[in-house]
Amino acid sequence: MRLSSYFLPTLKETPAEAQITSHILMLRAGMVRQGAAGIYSWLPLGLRVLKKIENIVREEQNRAGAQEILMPTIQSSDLWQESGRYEDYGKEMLRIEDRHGRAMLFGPTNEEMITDIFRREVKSYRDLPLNLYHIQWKFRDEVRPRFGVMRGREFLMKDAYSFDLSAEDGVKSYNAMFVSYLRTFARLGLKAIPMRADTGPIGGDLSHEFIILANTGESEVFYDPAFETMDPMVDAGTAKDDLQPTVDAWTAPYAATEEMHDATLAPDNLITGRGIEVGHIFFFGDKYSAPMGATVQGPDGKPVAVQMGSYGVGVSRLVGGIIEACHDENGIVWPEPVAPFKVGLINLSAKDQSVTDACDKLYSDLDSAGIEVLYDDRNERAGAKFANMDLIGLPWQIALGKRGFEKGMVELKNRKTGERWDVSLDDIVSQMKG
Ligand code: P5A
Repeated sequence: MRLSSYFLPTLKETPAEAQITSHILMLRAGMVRQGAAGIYSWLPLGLRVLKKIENIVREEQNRAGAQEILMPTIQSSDLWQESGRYEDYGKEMLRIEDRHGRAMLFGPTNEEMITDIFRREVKSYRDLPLNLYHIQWKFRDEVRPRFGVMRGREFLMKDAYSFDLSAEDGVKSYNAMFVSYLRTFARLGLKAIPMRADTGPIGGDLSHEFIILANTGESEVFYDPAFETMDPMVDAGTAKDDLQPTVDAWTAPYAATEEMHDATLAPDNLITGRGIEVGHIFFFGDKYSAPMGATVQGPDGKPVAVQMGSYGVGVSRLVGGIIEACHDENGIVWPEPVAPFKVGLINLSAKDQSVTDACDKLYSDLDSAGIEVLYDDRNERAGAKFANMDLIGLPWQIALGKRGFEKGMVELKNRKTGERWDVSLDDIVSQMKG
């Protein structure tokens, strides 16, 4: 992509409406723009990151055996009457009336809708276990939408729903998602700590939130200092096979959200900190299947209400969450798996035809090698170009100017470490491929 024709409206100044770093940087880097409170448009650079996150989440859901579907954003209120949540959900639910006067709503979550799909189509225990997920926009009329996409009213969620015959199998499905979440967040370049959590309006009594530590996070959290150095994916990878619905058999060091914190269980050197909830999983048995009649025929021929769990990832929140965890004083520092482009190519001498020809060729060679590159081909000062690349945070910067060109060299910079190397023009494409 050539920057001269790319829609990237960056801002030099800190926008007045933003209070936290990720929101400031998302606006400054031209990733999103607000439409109404808590409702955002995603511009090209932001959308690329959102899609990368979405794809990693999708790959890990598929790997765990969940199957992708797509449910609508608009739901009929009838199902919510059946589950008993229509009144409970209160003002957070955006209620809509269609032209026939039917009560509709913009889905804040999909437990009811998936239970309805299940009860119509699945009749036998032989069709279990089943796990279905979608990645779809949700709407919650939050009292205080804030911090940009972190607490939006419209936001993108991955939500999966598991169906099993017995509670024991249901907990196995829960554990499979638990481990899959550890993998997902590790692949996103994040350290997300699983914490015992409250279940709120979703229900059930087994629940974990996945939290990334950040001073600007909205959740107050309590955790063992061991988490500061451990990698939950590596150090706790196999501990979950014996998680039970009622007992916390997650054998890793202590970690709990504010609602679940129990000082008598916590270690003496407990740390109180703040974090961002990027995922939340629930096991709630027959809370929806019983009132909605989602039963299957069991091995003895009798109907059994299925045991369910639901599993959420805040896909759009993750964009802000990753920036909170990955930035410096000059801008964003994308982890490579979610970076909008891998490389930023800077032409330092755009007025010089021979340098420009060399940059154009390098751009096309990188592109042909399958490397995602954003090419700053504009006629701008070198300082402004470097500052802009630092702001948008691509992992690698390649700068080519007149002096380097005469020696057949480019300057390669690692955005994260700030290290710079001179690399031969002949070698740079193969080096970037590695
Ligand atoms: C689990 C999947 C649920 O809704 N039902 C389906 C369950 N859980 S949850 O915790 O309420 O939400 C799941 C994740 O969505 C993100 N999230 C938000 N992101 C941005 N803005 C919001 N207002 C918002 N509310 C929830 C969080 O990452 C949460 O873990």
